[in-house]
Amino acid sequence: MGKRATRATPLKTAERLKVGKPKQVAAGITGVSKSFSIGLSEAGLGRTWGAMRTVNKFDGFDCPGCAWPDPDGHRSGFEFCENGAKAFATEATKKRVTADFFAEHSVTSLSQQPDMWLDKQGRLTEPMVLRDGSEHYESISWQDAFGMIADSVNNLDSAHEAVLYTSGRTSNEAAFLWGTLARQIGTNNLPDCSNMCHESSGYGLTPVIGIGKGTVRLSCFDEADLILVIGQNPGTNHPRMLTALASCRRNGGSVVSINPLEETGMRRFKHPQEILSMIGSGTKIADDHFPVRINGDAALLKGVMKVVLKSGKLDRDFIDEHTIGFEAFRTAIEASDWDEIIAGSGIGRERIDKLGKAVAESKKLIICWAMGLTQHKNSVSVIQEIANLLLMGGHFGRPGAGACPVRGHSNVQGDRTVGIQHNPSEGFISRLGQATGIDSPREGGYDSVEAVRAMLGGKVRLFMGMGGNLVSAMSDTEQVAIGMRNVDLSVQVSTKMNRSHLVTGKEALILPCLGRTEVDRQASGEQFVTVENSMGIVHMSRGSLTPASEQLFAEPAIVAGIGTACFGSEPFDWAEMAKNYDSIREVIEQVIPEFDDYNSRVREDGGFYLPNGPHDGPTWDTPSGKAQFTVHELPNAVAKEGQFTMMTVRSHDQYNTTIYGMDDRYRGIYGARRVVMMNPLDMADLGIEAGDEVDLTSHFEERQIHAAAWKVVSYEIPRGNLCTYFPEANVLVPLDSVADGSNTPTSKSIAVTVSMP
Ligand SMILES: Nc1nc2c(c(=O)[nH]1)N[C@H]1C(S)=C(S)[C@@H](COP(=O)(O)OP(=O)(O)OC[C@H]3O[C@@H](n4cnc5c(=O)[nH]c(N)nc54)[C@H](O)[C@@H]3O)O[C@H]1N2
Ligand SMILES: Nc1nc2c(c(=O)[nH]1)N[C@H]1C(S)=C(S)[C@@H](COP(=O)(O)OP(=O)(O)OC[C@H]3O[C@@H](n4cnc5c(=O)[nH]c(N)nc54)[C@H](O)[C@@H]3O)O[C@H]1N2
Ligand SMILES: [Mo]
Repeated sequence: MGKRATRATPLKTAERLKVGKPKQVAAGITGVSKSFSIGLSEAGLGRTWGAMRTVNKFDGFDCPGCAWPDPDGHRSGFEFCENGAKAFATEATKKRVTADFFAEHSVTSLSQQPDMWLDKQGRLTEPMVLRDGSEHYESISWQDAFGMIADSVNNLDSAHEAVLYTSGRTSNEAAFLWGTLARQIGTNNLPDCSNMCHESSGYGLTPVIGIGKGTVRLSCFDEADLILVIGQNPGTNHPRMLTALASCRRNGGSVVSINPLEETGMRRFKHPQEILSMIGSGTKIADDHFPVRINGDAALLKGVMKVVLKSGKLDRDFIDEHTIGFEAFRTAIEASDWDEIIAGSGIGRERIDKLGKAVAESKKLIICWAMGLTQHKNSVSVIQEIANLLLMGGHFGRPGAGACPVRGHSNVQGDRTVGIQHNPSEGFISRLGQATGIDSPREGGYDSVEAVRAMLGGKVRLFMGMGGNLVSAMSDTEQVAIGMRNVDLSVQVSTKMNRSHLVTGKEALILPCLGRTEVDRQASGEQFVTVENSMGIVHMSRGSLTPASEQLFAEPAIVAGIGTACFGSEPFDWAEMAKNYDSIREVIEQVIPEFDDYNSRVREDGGFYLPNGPHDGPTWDTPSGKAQFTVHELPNAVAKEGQFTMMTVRSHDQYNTTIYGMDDRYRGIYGARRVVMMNPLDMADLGIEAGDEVDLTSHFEERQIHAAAWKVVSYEIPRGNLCTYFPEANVLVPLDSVADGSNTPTSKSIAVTVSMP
């Protein structure tokens, strides 16, 4: 049998680009009716109605769409949004991928298909194996699959040849077991999607405020007098957040958007659950919009801080009592140069003055951000500038104020809390050892970028993914594919088919699992799992739908099965863990003190808040015991003369690498995803017309990567900036182009040249 010729990207397909006007209003009736129609078309009436009644209810399942929290007390009819409904519908679909499907389609032929097609084939139904040299997956029993993994683990020359990846939909219970499995194998090689996501936020905030998470609660949005939304597109990616922003405005607060694009959700919003606002033109969301250049935020924030300093409206008592480093910070800000600030941000002096004055006046300021800030070379320092700005006004430890990194995957924050850490703390490792008897390694492991480098260097022999789709989600797709093919065995625990099942190690396993929406029955009866949302609330999630196939295993049961096959029951009784998830939570509680009384507290309606020093006190878990002001240089532009800075974003019709449809309705781009948004003046300079096909070449150090045939869309984007969709554009993001400190791929800052073919 020959070598497989699987593709890391699909064959070129005919796309029919149609461009309309960007939408002015987000969500509203289209949102709800669309939700139902999406659910109906994929899942059918019974499953749609049954599930939508319980989504985000105290006793229902946690919406797999995003990590935005639900109201603490009363929950209205439907706590979901259009895109949550899409996330639900892709999981609850009636379509099935069976052994017959894989007998019919070779992995090479499947890999030529677009990602959307792969997902639309339906739910994975039984464990499958791809043997060395074979073109087709075949059925395998669960026990044999676990046995293959155990053989692989036993054959490693070093434990560090194993890599265990985690995607952020994984529950606390499954993630805790997954991390424990890695440590019993003997490694901290636990890369996770967070490395590509909010790593810069955690890395930036921890040393300066003593916690790597947000410091606000949902109720803070009702009280804030000013909310800055920076580098985030909530209308598409966190639609329920619009309700909170609208509430701030209704109570007299202001909302300001800072983004190269004026995204639809930040213009106007119709709440699907408030009948009155569905009539008319909706609630205006942003009072002002600052079309900052890509990565111009550091400069803009500096300008704002200059204005605040000059106004003298600082919280001196707070600064004296709670912070260190203020004088050095003040000196540096005062010395910074207005011309550089204006050139770097692309925002004029008067406009910065206006924003600075609003911030200086604010008594309750919330700053929200997401991927627009975390995926640049200097992301860690930008996030520390946000902390600086909040510290100047004392916006911690008071209701209505604080930092709000808006998390992506519904449990990405929880996974970190329960030990998906490639650099775990000594405290965690020693308590894990005491609770489980496992002699856990201290040495740091690989993050996502390091894992790919190790694969490329032939240092990884076993790759296992708990959910996710590393091949498409990571930067530098072709390099990731080369690395993955070097691995002996790749294993994916998944609900749906994706590229990581096709671009694989020499041998591969698909271990199909239950989704969030489905009933999980184990030896002791029906189980629930727990998750932590973006505001540190840990709560339960219980599925209600009949599982897509009788052969599916729950994620905790899969990890327990692998653990048993590899290590038996000593010193840690893996099999016992799967029988009743209360036993997993009991171990978590011993390892992580904040989970004290876990099993009873999580059974209360709405769950419980994890402690949060800067919010609850404020107190600061830093070496000095105080919050730290920091000083940062302005970044160098990535684009040289003749180059553009490109960002890669999500369309309205996708969930990360899962593509639901071809339309980006809010931006008015239909029928095509291989597009590049460009300023009309830049187009004119290069003699390009809307609809032309151009080639893109990225530049990083000595390396150039070429990707052909992107259709140009004329778009309101700052000059010199380009925008493409992820995952298509990931081929252009060089593996070594990463954020300082956090090592996050710079998916929002890629130097690119545009050429006509
Ligand atoms: N429906 C849906 N929901 C999702 C997801 C999904 O794919 N689909 N993904 C989930 C995940 S994992 C995550 S992490 C979140 C992602 O949520 P977002 O961060 O909102 O996602 P992106 O599409 O990457 O959007 C980034 C935004 O930042 C802006 N931006 C880019 N560069 C800059 C910059 O330099 N400065 C500023 N100020 N703005 C910039 C872009 O114009 C865009 O509006 O959403 C989560 N929710
Ligand atoms: N260029 C560029 N690249 C990016 C980004 C960007 O903005 N630009 N964003 C980055 C970000 S923020 C993130 S978070 C990553 C996302 O990276 P990942 O989390 O790895 O990718 P996803 O596309 O969310 O994973 C989708 C797959 O998860 C599986 N899945 C879904 N639900 C479940 C479940 O309940 N259990 C299990 N076991 N599997 C399930 C399905 O098989 C599905 O195909 O991508 C990153 N990559
Ligand atoms: Mo993310």
